[in-house]
Amino acid sequence: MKEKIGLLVMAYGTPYKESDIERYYTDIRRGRKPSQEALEELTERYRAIGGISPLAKITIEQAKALEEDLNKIQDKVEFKMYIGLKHIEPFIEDAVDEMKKDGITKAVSIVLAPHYSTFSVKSYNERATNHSEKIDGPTIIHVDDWYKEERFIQYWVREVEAILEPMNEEQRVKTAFIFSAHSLPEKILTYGDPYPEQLKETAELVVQQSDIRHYFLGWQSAGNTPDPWLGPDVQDLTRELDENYDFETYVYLPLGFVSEHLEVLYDNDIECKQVTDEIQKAYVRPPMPNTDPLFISGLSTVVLRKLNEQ
Ligand code: FEC
Repeated sequence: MKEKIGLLVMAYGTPYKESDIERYYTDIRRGRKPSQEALEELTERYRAIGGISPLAKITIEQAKALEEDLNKIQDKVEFKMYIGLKHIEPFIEDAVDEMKKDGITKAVSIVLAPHYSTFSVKSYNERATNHSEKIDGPTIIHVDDWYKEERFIQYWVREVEAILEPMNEEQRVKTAFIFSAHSLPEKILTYGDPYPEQLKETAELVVQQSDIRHYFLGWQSAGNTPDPWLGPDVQDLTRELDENYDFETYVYLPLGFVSEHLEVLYDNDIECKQVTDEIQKAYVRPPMPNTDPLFISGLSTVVLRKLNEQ
């Protein structure tokens, strides 16, 4: 019989229905309830994208597609997938409990976010390991980052080329590509966090393989706290570029994310589009990777490589 390996797929999580928003937001705020005003503001953002986010459904589809692909491309081991979320059930700890219950002794984990940061991937991994140690659960091998994975880059190159394909030379020269990831508090820089450098590297790899003429790095979706966050914010950046250059089209590539969800559907498609509408320039945002086979196959490569390293 083939050895059964746990495939722990970790992701951010999203409210399943409107009445979940308060407890979800409280969890993001590490147990502090949001004010009524902040709660209403977040609820309005979800309503603006259709009531709830498609993230819950996409995360399940991504995890299933990854499990299926991994079991198709090799036959040495059998992967059994478990979803563990950061801010709503099934929590990371629930997934580890399930693996233990199913008799899994070894697992590989991957976070559905390409770049490593102490705020994001490190905390997912620590929660999984700490809980597993507490319950004498499986040994979990973590994929820390996968921002340079060839097929992940190829996914974005393909999307960029599809945007450029119908453009003539002049239109290409007048198109600005804005690469972004979720902003984080600027204090991460004091711990030498690799997050900003990794975003830069991903962007550079996409640029090297495509006919992008002008590109810029920005940050998006910063939290509403008094401490400074990584900038420039993508909306401010767009305005600043418009003041200084003659671009006709702004293409947003939120490559710190892998799904269509609130931060993309609202922060890019509504907020950034408001800016491009104001300055009367074209707004473009290609589809997110979701379950695209090229992207999923990139994730499979990363998981297998990690397992084979052991
Ligand atoms: O579609 C959805 O419903 C959920 C989308 C969602 C994703 C996501 C990814 C990341 N976040 C990261 C960092 C922070 C930090 C704070 C923070 C706050 C929020 C709030 C919502 C939210 N995030 Fe998120 N994030 C998503 C949703 N995030 C809602 C609360 C309201 C707001 O501030 O907008 C600030 C927390 C604090 O108050 O201290 C920091 C990072 C990622 C990308 C990596 C990952 O997926 O883990 C980093 C998706």
